[in-house]
Amino acid sequence: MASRSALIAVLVAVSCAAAASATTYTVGDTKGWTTNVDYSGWTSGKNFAVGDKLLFNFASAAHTVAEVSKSDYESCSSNNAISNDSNGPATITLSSPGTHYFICGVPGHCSGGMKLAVDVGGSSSGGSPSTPGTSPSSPNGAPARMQAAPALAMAAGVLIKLALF
Ligand SMILES: [Cu+2]
Repeated sequence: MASRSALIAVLVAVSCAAAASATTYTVGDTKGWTTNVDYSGWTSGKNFAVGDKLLFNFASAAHTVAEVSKSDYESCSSNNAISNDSNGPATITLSSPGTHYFICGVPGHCSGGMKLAVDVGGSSSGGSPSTPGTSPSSPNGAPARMQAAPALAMAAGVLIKLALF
């Protein structure tokens, strides 16, 4: 039965996609990556995980986004940047746990507040010992994400049974 195996293939693909789901966050939401935005306020309440992406929305000539060390974040130096994007919009994947620091390299912008620190938790399995400075934010995001996969697998199982009869 071609239709049955096609259905099963679709269900398997959907389950896999759900398990590997990553969130893309638009930094600053509708304000984007610019001056006069409270980015520490923007991060509060969000649970960033490894694999999630940050979308920095900015016009290429107006701003840059550099990932820097903690000390360079504090001193607003992009001279030793880990990465540096001057073409916007720029998407950066949070590929490792810990705190990631981003600043704008245009003179005066970082010191004016155009800087972003993001606490990234471990992978969605969630067991990694995290940094001492863990965020006291809401516990709502991660557990919901972890429960999604088994529920989907169960639903897929039921549908496969239905398809077989
Ligand atoms: Cu800027």
